[in-house]
Amino acid sequence: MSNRTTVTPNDLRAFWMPFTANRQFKQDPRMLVAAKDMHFTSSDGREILDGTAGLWCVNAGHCRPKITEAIRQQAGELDYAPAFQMGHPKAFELANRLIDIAPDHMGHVLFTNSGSESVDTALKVALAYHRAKGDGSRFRLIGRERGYHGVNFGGISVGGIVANRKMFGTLLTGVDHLPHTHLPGKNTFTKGVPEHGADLADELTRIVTLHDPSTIAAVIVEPVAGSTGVLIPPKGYLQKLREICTQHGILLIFDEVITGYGRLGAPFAADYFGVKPDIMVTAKGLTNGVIPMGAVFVTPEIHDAFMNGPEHLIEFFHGYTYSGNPIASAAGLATIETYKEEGLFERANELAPYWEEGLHSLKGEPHVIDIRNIGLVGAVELEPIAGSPTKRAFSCFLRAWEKGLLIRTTGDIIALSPPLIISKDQIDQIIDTLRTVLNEVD
Ligand code: PXG
Ligand code: PLP
Repeated sequence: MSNRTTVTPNDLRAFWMPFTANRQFKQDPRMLVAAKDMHFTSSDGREILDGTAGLWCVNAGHCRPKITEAIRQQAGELDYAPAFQMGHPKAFELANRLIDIAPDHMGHVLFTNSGSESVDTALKVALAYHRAKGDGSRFRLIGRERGYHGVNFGGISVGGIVANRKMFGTLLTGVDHLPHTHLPGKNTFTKGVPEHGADLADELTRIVTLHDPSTIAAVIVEPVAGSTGVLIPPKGYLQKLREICTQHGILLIFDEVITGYGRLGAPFAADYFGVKPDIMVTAKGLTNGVIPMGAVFVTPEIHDAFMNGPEHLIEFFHGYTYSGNPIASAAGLATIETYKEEGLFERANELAPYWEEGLHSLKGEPHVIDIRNIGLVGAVELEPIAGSPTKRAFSCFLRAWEKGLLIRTTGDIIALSPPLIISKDQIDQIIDTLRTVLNEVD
């Protein structure tokens, strides 16, 4: 066996980093070496305030003792159990706890290892559900422009972020897209849910009519579009989508990978908006980002449609080696307990008005053309530099990092989503640092 690992220096070439400007990063790396609660520690020993909960996932803050201990204990007790035709108690326990906190009409959970896998699982459940009911002509899937549903083939097919799609050929066939709901000019600088744009949901009627309703299996949307730069649904929009889907026997899938587990100050966006999807896609905050895991929630009606035929036969030909992995399940249970014990979803709801005021105080600072917020999510949209889109926001990201604040940028939009344990002082620190940065960048 080669002993190359003992002689290869720790250079940065081998790791082809995800969604990263690899060459820029490797010339001037930004390395995190530790984390606790609201802060990272950088490799040069600085404390970095986490304005993004990692990548929208560390909702309870970093290195929380209960979660760390649960993982440690589980790793020493039962490290792995085969996921197919075998079980272990913690996966069932976690599924039950998740159903406890989910909207009342949800009945069952399928486990995955990421948001992307959860999306593909949900799309496959939707297609197979109609087949199981003898309605196999429903093969079309409807997504939305600017939607992000992960990076697997199903997710990029229904997704609407051009850069994530254009390199990869024909994708899934039988997919159409709703228009996005961003209406600059009409909804600029809205606090919370914007007034204008519910009529964009009527586009679903147009698309459904074009293809004939009997061919449509499901509509998938993010209740609040995160990755594309925080697009908040216009008042009444999600309700309209629900009505149109119900009218035509189409399943409505909410992709709650970002909005789930308290981000909006409610357990799920379905709760926040009072809209009942048929399927809910989640990941990220399910395990506080600590161990990869996703969960797809379905109604009893969907589940029960599969539970027929001889009992020795597999009902749904789908699953992953690590579905309901014991260590991930233990992390999920400890995460849900932490959210409950510390009342973090309620805390997010209580902090939301303070967060909103802080963010909107940035109106009038240089380059700012829009500010959007909901729950503990925020976006500050910047005027792009003519001829160099994304450069201004990326400069803000680099400056904020130098000043000890982690933010996220997408295009020329700064996206913020701090852990739900954030204090008012730390909200002030985020806003003050951003104000300084906006006044410094070109
Ligand atoms: N659906 C939604 C709505 C998401 O936000 C995924 C699916 C995919 O999850 P995985 O676990 O496969 O990454 C996501 C993930 C960003 C950013 O830049 C957003 C995500 C991931 C990483 C970065 O805003 N969202
Ligand atoms: N590729 C091969 C060759 C495999 O054997 C498997 C699983 O057994 C997979 C891919 C899928 O891996 P996972 O179940 O971790 O998604």
